Amino acid sequence: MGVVNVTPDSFSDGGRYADTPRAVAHGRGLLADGADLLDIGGESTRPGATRPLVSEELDRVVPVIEALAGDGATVSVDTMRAEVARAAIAAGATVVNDVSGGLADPEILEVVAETGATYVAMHWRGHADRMQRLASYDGPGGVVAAVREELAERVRAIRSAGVSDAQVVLDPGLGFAKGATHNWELLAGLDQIAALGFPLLVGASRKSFLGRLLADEAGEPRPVDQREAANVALTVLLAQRGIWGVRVHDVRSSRDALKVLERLAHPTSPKESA
Ligand code: PMM
Repeated sequence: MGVVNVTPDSFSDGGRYADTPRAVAHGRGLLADGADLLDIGGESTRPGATRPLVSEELDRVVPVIEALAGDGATVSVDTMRAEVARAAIAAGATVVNDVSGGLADPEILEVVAETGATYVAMHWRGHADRMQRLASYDGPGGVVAAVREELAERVRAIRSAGVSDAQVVLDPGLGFAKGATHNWELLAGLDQIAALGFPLLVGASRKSFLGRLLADEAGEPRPVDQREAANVALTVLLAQRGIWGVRVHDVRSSRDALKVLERLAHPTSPKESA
């Protein structure tokens, strides 16, 4: 899943693709790099971010979705709002990526039920202005058990809205009400989340826990655009564990790594000439 943030303020690429032509061109580039799915978002969820108006979010994402879905791309909309999800699906999106897992706007589940869209439900505890204060996991089993239980609770709500299990993908929500150690624990314990029985999506790309892992001797985190090799390592690891998707900003490097895995699985493939 390649990320197209049509936002002025995302932590990873804020402002670079904030207008329709640049966002569409970026999406086309990600497709050329081998993306299976494009995730179009109009709201930054970086810690401390303020929410856009619904009208702003619609103006950002709908024309980009129309253009990229019109090209034949499989498009996901990264939104927490039912109204935006509905408009995005009308514009050609077939996946709703809801970082709140239906908590921010429960009506989004009805939109998903009515339209049959694929629904990514991410683990979330609150909006960006307060999420880092919610990063406490003191119960037995720590963060992995808590995320698993809270996702199971979302699955119950999703089912009772009439969404079928076949539509659902779960995401542990790295960085959302989670510190660096929580993220690593979740990655190490992903099998316990997979045991809920749903496909998984993981978004580690460019996040600060990778910057901190790669910090220099003075403790200065590695800049956002220099965390790619670490992210690719996770792509490979997660692919080997059978993950449904990875949400990445640099599609080419992850696609290259997956090609290596695929080639190794078929070493005698006659496809190449030499
Ligand atoms: N992370 C971000 C935004 N949307 N969606 C899902 N499903 N999973 C994530 O981890 C996720 C997401 C934040 O990253 P960005 O600001 O670079 O898009």
